[in-house]
Amino acid sequence: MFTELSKLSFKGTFGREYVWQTAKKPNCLLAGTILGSQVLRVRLLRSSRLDNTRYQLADGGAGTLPYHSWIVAKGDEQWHETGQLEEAIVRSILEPYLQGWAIAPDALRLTRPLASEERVFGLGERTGTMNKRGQAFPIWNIDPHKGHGPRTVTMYTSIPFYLGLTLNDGRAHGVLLDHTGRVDVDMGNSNGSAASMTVQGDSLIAYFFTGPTPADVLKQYTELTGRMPMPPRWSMGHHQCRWSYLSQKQIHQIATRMRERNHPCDAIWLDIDYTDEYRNFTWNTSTFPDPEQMISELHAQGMHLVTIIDPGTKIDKHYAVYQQGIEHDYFCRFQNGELFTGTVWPGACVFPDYSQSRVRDWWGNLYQPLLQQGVDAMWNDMNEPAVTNLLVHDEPTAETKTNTMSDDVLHQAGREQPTGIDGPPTLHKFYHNAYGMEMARATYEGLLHLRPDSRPFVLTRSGTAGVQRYAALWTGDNTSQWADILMAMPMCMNIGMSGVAFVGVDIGGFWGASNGELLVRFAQLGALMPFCRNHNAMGNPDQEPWSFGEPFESAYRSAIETRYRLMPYLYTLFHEAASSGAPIMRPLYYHYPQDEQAGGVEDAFLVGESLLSAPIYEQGATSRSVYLPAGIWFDYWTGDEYPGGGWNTFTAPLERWPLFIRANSILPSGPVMQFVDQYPTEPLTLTCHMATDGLATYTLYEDDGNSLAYQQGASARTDISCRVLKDFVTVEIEEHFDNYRPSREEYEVIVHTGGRTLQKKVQAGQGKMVIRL
Ligand code: MIG
Repeated sequence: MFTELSKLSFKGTFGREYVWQTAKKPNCLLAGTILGSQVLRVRLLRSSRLDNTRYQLADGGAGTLPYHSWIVAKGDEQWHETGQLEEAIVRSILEPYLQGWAIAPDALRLTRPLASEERVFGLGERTGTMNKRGQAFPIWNIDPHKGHGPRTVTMYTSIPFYLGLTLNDGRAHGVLLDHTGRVDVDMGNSNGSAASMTVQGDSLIAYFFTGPTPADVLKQYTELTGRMPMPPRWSMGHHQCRWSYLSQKQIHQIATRMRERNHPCDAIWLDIDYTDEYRNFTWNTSTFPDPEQMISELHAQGMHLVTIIDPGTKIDKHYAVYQQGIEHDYFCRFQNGELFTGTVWPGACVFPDYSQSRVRDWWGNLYQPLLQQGVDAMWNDMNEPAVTNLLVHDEPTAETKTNTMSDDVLHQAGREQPTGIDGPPTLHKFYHNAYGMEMARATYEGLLHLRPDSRPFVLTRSGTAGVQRYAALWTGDNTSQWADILMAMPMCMNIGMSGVAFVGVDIGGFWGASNGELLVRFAQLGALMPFCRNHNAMGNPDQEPWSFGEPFESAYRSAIETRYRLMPYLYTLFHEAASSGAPIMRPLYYHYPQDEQAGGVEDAFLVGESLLSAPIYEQGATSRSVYLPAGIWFDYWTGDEYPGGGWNTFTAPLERWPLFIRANSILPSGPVMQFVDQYPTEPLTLTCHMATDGLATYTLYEDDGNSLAYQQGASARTDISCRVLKDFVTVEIEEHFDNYRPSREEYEVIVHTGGRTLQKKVQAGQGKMVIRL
């Protein structure tokens, strides 16, 4: 039923787009353009005219590029014109991307070849193996059944982007569909040598990223879809959450216990039960009589408070948020004008239409009272959106028969001002995957507006391509079981490879009962994941760090202390993600793209370029085998050296897990703190792990950790290099503190090389220092 577009003839240019048609299907066309030197776009339109209509809109609707793209952050006008290039050259660059487009009466499909050696990564939040080759699945956000696992077909966040990597030559490329409706992906499942992506509707828009390294692809992809702005430093600390801490008193107890028992912690989280019967932006005043007092006590302890907000708005004519939304027509409606209603925690609810900027502005401002009371950041949940009383899908698999807004609900993005085109609305079926992201956007923009001098921090459950611009992501309701430690790794690495660097899982597991050993191993996984939060469902035994006594409590503490020591390294990685789109938690192939063994590793990850973490994920295990890529690796705990390029078994008593440092790397670290901004990082330790004859270079990034001044350049860079010569070692430190001056007295330089440890303290602030050890 699909007809492939072939025998294309070039029709000419329209603006920056080059247009082709075929006699076979005169009522459709292909338009391609080059954006920058490594990003290309081709779109297939079911239309005989290139008039920018029918772009992800309800059938027959009008819109223009890129205005109606929720995914793309950088519009056509922001890329250089292609005018410099000769027409024939542009055409020859685009031609390879004109193959594989097909059309059916109600669907459009793009098919790309898969090379025999090609593996497929990215594709957002998915369970199962890291390499998606051979699999077929829908891109459609849902709140999956309790206990998601390897067979769950789709999750809360889906991202229609894949990275193809041919391991024999290490070359990577990427493909993004700019589509927020359902995409049926087939990565070599029905045809082993082809990847296809199918959508409904009248337009199919694909972006191609030419690489050639995985890092290049991520850079190109995030140039188009946007990057994570720097989050506040405290959000990189350890967080404690529970569904639910039920009272002000309990919050006080948890925070005080953290401090008394020396568990580093930067934030406590309030789940839905802090509200007045699940009404957003309200408090249960009998259990939380004085939120301001509670929050100021937390702040005095160096803690932050995060509160949850869901989209479902209780239908209650005495509830101000409902009243305002009705008065201004902010809630989603069906085509016939009826309000869409669905059941969530508060009972019958209506749902804000976040596709409209006026609705996002309203919602963003609703956070004001919470912020005034001192709440520091927001957590958006249930934003797929999850609706518990509706079954709207008749898919053959149980998992997709899930509850969300109906396909024929409308999103009135056409009312957008000031860019507003008075266009018709978009059907939910074409908008669905953007709903959660647009809620997070409303929250992010609201926080930024209300507190313009602080970096917003938002955590979201649902999102799609581009969500990194607004929020960090956690992977929802995992289970307190060993398999979920393993499952977290490929899932979060693929999320990172889909542009979302700030990601984590519920430490300890959400559903079910945890136990001491499992909790510790979960904490060792989470200690070096970008987002580090312990969270647990209602009705389960407690799983705070102290819940299972010794030796578990000490082992948990020590894992988190490792994170806090490495905070200068992590912070620099967050900045790298913000400036180039690089993931923080990286699959081994990211730095070893030609290494076939590394390409298959799913149970270990790199943290930046220098650390390799291999968590324990089997009950009772006190050792595991780890693949170390080529080169020399140092055991983080013992300093022992191991040659890479193979598998080895390493011991892991409860209080440790296999963790390695790449030779010829410089790792910045500081003392343990109880919260990230407790003291200045003093001394700043620079540990150089060196091979004989080795050379290492590193640039440490620092800024004030909370304001937006870094965007105007208020940051410090410290270039460090270490060189191992025949008879001595030199370390050079060059400070660039003109725009921001970190408070620092001293560097502690430690060099490990050839079985020896050399050490020296140097006074900071001298500009450029050459140290001989
Ligand atoms: O239906 O707010 O994933 O983290 O604790 C459950 C209660 C709703 C799901 C989230 C979870 C949160 C819980 N929420």
